[in-house]
Amino acid sequence: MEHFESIFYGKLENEVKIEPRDWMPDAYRKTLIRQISQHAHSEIVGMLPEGNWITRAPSLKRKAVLLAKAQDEAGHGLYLYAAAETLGVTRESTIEDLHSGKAKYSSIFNYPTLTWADIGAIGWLVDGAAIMNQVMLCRNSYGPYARAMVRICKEESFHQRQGFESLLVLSRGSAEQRAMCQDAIDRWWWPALMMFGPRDSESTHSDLSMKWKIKRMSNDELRQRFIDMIAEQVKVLNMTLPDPDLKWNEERGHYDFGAIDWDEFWQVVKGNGPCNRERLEARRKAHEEGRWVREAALAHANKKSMVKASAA
Ligand code: BYC
Repeated sequence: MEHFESIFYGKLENEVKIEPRDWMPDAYRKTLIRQISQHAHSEIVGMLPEGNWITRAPSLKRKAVLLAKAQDEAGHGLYLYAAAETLGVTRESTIEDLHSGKAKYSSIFNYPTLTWADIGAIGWLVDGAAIMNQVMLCRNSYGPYARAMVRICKEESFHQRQGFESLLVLSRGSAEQRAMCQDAIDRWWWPALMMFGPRDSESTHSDLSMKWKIKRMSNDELRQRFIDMIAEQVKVLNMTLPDPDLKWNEERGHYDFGAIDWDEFWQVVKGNGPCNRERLEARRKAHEEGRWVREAALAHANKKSMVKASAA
């Protein structure tokens, strides 16, 4: 083993973070750029389904909470784009890959938000799934990514609680509100399970990502933990999960669950989900409309550095 390589693996072994200027295998760098940028895109695209309800939130309090949540997500996107930049890619090229359809983002954000209860279901189930995955990412081996995840997880935890509380209010409301709550849970449950990625046997990156301590738990392990947690929490809401096969298995010490529709998952990942086209169009339009702001900020920065240079 080369000298640099043995330093790299020694750090992994001893849980010492890999930092931007350290030597790292090319494939490690490539995997991190892929995962961190996909994650950043998910945060930014993830604002769109919720944005649909900001103007229609049912009260001032709910509107303020939803606005704060969407702003947190913009912030998460920015920390993550910055973490990706430490690996040698520019933010412009990363965003260009999103807009051209080359880069992926989480499948979950290609589903529509049809009622107000969807906002609660996103907080409880989508942010809940996100935290389950992201808590392990706080311990990932790449310093800038791990540190960004610590703050993101704190904010995600508030997002999940507000979602659950919002559904709790609906679940104690009128018959229509209860029906709306159950309908949102029914529609978001299976897509939320798909967020964890394909089964371990189909996961192309897991082996290397586990070896490099980018991932600390497998897709299936995290999905099972999430199901075990939600199967208990749903009882507090007095609602049900849309899976007739969901049943506690005493021997395994886990809930058994029904088959996930992997065809649907791959269709959504390939761009054929209910809202894929709409999401990308919204992102491209927002980027185009913000062009003058980027240009003005750049012109201002150039002017300031010229003034500074001439004063010197
Ligand atoms: N959707 O080998 P695998 C949020 C792709 S945002 C689409 O297991 P890996 C929030 C995968 O990319 C939450 N594609 O991959 C924001 C790979 O394709 P490529 C986002 C998926 O990377 C706003 C192929 O399938 N969280 O919290 O080892 C509002 C094979 O998969 C998906 C993150 O991004 C999917 N669901 O494991 C509310 C966390 N799953 O790249 C909430 C960071 C898999 O070879 N990411 N694919 O073309 C990760 O932890 C990992 O990337 C994953 C997948 C566990 C997601």
